[in-house]
Amino acid sequence: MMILLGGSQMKKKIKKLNLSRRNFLAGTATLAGIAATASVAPITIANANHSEGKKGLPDFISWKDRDALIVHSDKGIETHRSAIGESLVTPNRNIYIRNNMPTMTDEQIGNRMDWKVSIEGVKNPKTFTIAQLQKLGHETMATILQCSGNGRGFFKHKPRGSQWKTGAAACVLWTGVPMKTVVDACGGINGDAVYMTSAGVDHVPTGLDPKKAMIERSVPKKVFKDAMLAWEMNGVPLPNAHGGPLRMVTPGYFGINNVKHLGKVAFTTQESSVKYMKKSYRISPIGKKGSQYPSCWEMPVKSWITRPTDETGTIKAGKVQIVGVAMGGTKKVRSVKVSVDGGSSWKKAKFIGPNLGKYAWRQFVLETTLSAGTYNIASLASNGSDKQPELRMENRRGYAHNGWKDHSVNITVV
Ligand SMILES: Nc1nc2c(c(=O)[nH]1)N[C@H]1C(S)=C(S)[C@@H](COP(=O)(O)O)O[C@H]1N2
Ligand SMILES: [Mo]
Repeated sequence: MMILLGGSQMKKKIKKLNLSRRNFLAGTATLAGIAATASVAPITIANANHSEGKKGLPDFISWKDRDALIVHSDKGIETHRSAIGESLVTPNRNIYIRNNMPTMTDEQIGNRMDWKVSIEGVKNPKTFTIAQLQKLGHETMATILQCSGNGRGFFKHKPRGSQWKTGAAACVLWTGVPMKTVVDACGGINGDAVYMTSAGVDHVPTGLDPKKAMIERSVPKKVFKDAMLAWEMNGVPLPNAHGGPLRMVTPGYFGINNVKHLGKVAFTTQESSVKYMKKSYRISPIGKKGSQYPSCWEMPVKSWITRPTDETGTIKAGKVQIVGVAMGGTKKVRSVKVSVDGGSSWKKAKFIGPNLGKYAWRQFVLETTLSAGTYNIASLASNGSDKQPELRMENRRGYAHNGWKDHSVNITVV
């Protein structure tokens, strides 16, 4: 295991990032970002009949709804824009898949109740089976699972990776034991810990260097307060494809930190040294890379329209319900505005459905009357302190896109 324990052997102080993510966002928005995107036309969705990615579903997710999904590869499967807002909680059969390593099989997993997770960097390190965790505590919470690269498909410099538009995201109800309860059962966190580091035990295909292939992610220690070790997803045992039988859930943090097939959680003084922590998932300017750049941690405020889109068929003139989803990131989403004229004018949308807490998204609706013509429909969410920028923040790998312009939809009303 590559985890560096929070014990006495690791006293070296962490070098603070001299560039906070916020500064980075602000910096690039004024430099490369605006210059490169000011003239970009709104996006048109080309897959009106869901014909994109005609490939079948890979075997390990043959139970999913093919019509709801766009298959980029057998490791990157996206939810159609119009298949996201069907209900507040995204049904498992519609939820996206992002695998860096292959999903573990039933044979590799064995008896689910006997699955083990070790907790380290605490006063009394312990290993728990799922059966033991289930005796420790029980909680359900809703969070957004969203890939760092969601929206990458809108970047013009064609960053490497799945060309996600809006569909590498879902609102999920997780059931499991709060990480805080687990920490308490281990006597508390070691005093010198700075990070919570989670390790997956995905079977690394032969020939790959474990240090390059292992999914191990460090997040700031404070994340443990809201985190969960989950064994159920939307009311069913956590499917293997989503990290069964046990997964780390890090509310408000990007997908990659929600480590699947969880085998170890350690409170550490240093960030993990594996490739997926040090090299990948760093938000760096185009042409630059390195671990000095911010990691994909906190998700920003974001929203998008789920209907109508040109995926949803002919739109007749008259009354139209414009529907979408909005998330606040690490804060509760406060308001959403909708524009039907490409951002020239905005109207306040209404939140609908239950409020499942600050880490869930809210559905919103704006009822309006549209006559025949073409429209560019956009949504703009705010969490009170931050609102969505108009333009994307240009960055090498196309991470963390929350610009409202690229996420708008063009529709034709007849
Ligand atoms: N063990 C493990 N955890 C992982 C991954 C993985 O490949 N292996 N992929 C990560 C990435 S990049 C994302 S976006 C989410 C995707 O979760 P999902 O496939 O359940 O939608 O899981 C994260 N956790
Ligand atoms: Mo991801």
